Amino acid sequence: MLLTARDHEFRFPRPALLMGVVNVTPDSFFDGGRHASTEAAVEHSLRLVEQGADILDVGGESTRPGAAPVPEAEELRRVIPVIRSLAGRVRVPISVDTMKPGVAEAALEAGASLVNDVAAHRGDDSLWRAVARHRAGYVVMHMQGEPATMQAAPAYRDVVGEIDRFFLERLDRLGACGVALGQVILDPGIGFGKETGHNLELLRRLGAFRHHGRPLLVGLSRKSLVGRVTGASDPSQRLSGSLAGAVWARAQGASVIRAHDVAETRQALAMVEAILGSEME
Ligand code: PT1
Repeated sequence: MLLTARDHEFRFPRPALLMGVVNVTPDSFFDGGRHASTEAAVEHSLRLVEQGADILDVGGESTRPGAAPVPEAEELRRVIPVIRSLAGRVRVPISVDTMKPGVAEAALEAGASLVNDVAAHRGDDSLWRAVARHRAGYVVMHMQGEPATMQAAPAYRDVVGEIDRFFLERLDRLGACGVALGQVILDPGIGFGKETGHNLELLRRLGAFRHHGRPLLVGLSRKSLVGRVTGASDPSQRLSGSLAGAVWARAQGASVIRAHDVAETRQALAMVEAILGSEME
């Protein structure tokens, strides 16, 4: 299995890719405001690369439950200078965490190699056509509803089946827009319009999504799921639970782990990789 993102190529099975979170936001749930300036975000990114990040995921709009939408001009102002600066300084691929076609396109122009689209595209096809044109990587993430209201009353008859069909539908439409299968990563969207039971079932049955033959991404770092399970109401107290979740996800076949705590997650994943050997993808 191959993943291509512009001039980057990853061949699986291989150790899981660690995607480090770079929030250029004042209001992210864990580190909001800590890296809100371009300089702070770039410094933080360079530290994540030193700690072993394989991908940097730069975002300018919080998608935590209840987060308010950010106007496009403001999102551009936050992320584009960071991406432009990083593109000249790091060898790892840069991902842009955005739902907006205009931001995705500007980020690709500025040197990003992947688009991490938590809305998995709901408007016209312009975002997908930009991904196709740049041969960029693309994360299809599942979300029920939208961040402002997604946790109001999430409901599924069969959470794994519904998300599996969602992946098939998006893969089909992506192909029609010229995005090759080899560019796509699938993500069940932990915490995006899901109750605790839904999130736990998705993690328990993650292997059910492997038949698509695409890398699976899991992001649960410091999310409220970890708080619910462990009783840690403050995100700053959720590191150990987040590491346990990352280890589980990797062992069930996740190929990309999205995390805030790169050094710690790198060490936890090193144990799983050693135990698995190179048998898994
Ligand atoms: C994710 C992800 C993301 N998560 C991808 N991109 C966030 N591909 C942002 C909570 O319940 O999992 N995959 N980009 C962060 N979003 C959330 C969601 C943050 C839920 C917090 C919660 O606490």
